[in-house]
Amino acid sequence: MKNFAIVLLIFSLYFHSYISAYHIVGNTIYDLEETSLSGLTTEAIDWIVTGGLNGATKISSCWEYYLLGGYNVLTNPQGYFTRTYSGLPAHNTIYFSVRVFQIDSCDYAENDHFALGFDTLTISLWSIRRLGIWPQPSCGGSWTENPPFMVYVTLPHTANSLPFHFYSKFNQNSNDESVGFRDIALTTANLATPPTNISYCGVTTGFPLDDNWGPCRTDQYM
Ligand SMILES: [Ca+2]
Ligand SMILES: [Ca+2]
Repeated sequence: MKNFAIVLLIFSLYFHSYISAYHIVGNTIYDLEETSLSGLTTEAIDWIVTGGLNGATKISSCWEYYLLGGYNVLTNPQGYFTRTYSGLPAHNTIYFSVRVFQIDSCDYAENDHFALGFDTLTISLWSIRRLGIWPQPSCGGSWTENPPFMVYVTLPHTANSLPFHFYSKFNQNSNDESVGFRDIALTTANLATPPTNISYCGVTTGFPLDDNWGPCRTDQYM
């Protein structure tokens, strides 16, 4: 009986850690939103790494956040993170947002950028034009950084699961140039007139990014 109780305890601890990998409020999934290292580490369990890690962890820190990826985490070139959100309620539209961190000396001339993947669709974002006037070194190596920014996506979608990919598209090591992310929110909706194409745009949290960063001006929202 004692052994059974121990097995039950282990199972419940495992199950608890599994279900706490993200949380759901209404029709919204919140993922990678924990602010502590231990909390984010638990949330990162379900994220699969392709391309390898430089060290033992998927997590780094930047601008006083812990994040998935970032400085010296992925083995470049072209490592990426994947997870699948399953069990989604019936819907025809997904609103998706993620906070992105650009770190160190990304090279516009080398087409350094990051990309998001939804199902089999990949959207490339922000070929990063380094102008030499970035505000300050805030994480990673001595190269300077722009502040983290949000990316917002509206996606026509009906399946009950969504494979998601976050790609870093860099040609040099991730201790030289990298990208990380956190604070994913995924909301399912049923619209009378659902979108027919994916749309996306980024907004900053106070610092105007160079317009060359993306297809949307900083004062544009979706
Ligand atoms: Ca590069
Ligand atoms: Ca830096």
